Amino acid sequence: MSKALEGVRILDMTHVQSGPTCTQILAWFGADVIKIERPGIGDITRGQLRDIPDVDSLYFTMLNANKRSVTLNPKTEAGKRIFTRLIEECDVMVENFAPGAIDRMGFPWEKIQEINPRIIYASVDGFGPGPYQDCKVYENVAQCTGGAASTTGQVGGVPTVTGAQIGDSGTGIHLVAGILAALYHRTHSGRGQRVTCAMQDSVINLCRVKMRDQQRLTHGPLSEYPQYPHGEFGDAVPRAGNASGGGQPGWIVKCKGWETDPDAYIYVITQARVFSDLAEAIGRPEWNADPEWKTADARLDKIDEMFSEIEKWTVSKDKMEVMNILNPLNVPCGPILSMKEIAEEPSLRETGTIVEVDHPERGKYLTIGNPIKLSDSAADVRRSPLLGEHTVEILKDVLGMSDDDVADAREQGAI
Ligand code: CAO
Repeated sequence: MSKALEGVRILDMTHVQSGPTCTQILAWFGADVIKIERPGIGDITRGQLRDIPDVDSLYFTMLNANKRSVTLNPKTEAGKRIFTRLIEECDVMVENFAPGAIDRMGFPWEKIQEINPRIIYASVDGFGPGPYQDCKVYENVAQCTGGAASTTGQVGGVPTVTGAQIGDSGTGIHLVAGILAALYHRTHSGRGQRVTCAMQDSVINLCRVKMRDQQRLTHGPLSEYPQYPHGEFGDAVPRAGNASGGGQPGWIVKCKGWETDPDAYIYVITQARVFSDLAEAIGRPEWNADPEWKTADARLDKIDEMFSEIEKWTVSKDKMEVMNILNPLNVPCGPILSMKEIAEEPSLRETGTIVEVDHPERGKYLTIGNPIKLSDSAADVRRSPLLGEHTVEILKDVLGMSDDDVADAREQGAI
């Protein structure tokens, strides 16, 4: 089976998480991703949060599958020549350095475009143009400035960041969409273009329902929020604990074992059209005849009471038992799965969402496979490359350099 992006070559100048997430997706789809790393050092994450001394960290290995690594310093004269040749040979260049870093290497967009008018040049920025455009940005800065932190957390509690890396990985995924659109555009325009994605903008896009609520708030209180009807609303969208972001009330309730197991909980959504079955299941059939309970509107001022009644039932069962009872009734619910449970889940291994790969230095490790499944395109996952593992191979095979040229570049500290 062929791969969707076979024949597309990526000049990957990314580091840390946001950029590598983008190029990892392109590599999963079969693009030839050539990761450029600083000689002797490489992507800083190779050495961060190491679990095994002197071995590439899981931080690095889990973000750089299916790529080839070249060490190159484009700040040296020989390095600039090699970098220029790589720009000529690649379809897409991706980077996520702090603003201006690639320009300071001597490669502003105008020059890149002059070298290869067909190249697509994609960047992750922290902020878009404006007062903060020169700031460095990491994950939680994006979550805080993109509206996620102010709208996440317990009612009355501090702003909270989420474990899902919506700033870094979320932006990388947005950047993939931009690159694929530009590649498609190139098929009829013949020209490459600049693609930029700011982390703040990506988080705002992912928080669009909260911007929806901000505008609704000007027309009255938000009836699905826990603050309704007894609490106070200010002039900005408040934190809503675990309340459902949609129009159907939902909450996390305890299950059997919660006293000792921090993940013995389940999320239950009281979708209106299956409420009567839910009421029967939890032993409150009388709700279905009671005008105070039987309609969604009537229940709105009793949401706390409703979930505490549901919890009286769930707390006597383990979370999978609750799932097995409620699912056949079409009641939307989801057990709180720990990372341990996810790592051990056989169905996720079977679909290739969780994959075990072998690494020459660390041995076997788990990584996340491509969550986007294509019916006619293979999606194998290969281990991350060692630092500079493919330098000689790429300089010779892709750029056509001779052994002497490679030795010369090495002598000058360019590779
Ligand atoms: N050879 C020689 N030098 C290299 C090199 C190579 N192969 N690759 C990178 N460098 C140099 C750059 O030229 C730059 O040097 P100068 O600043 O002197 O020009 C430097 O290494 C990298 O700079 P940086 O400012 O990007 O790195 P940092 O560790 O100080 O900051 C980060 C990291 C992430 C805050 C910053 O890159 C950033 O804001 N990026 C944009 C937003 C982003 O992607 N954030 C997500 C981070 S987590 O995914």
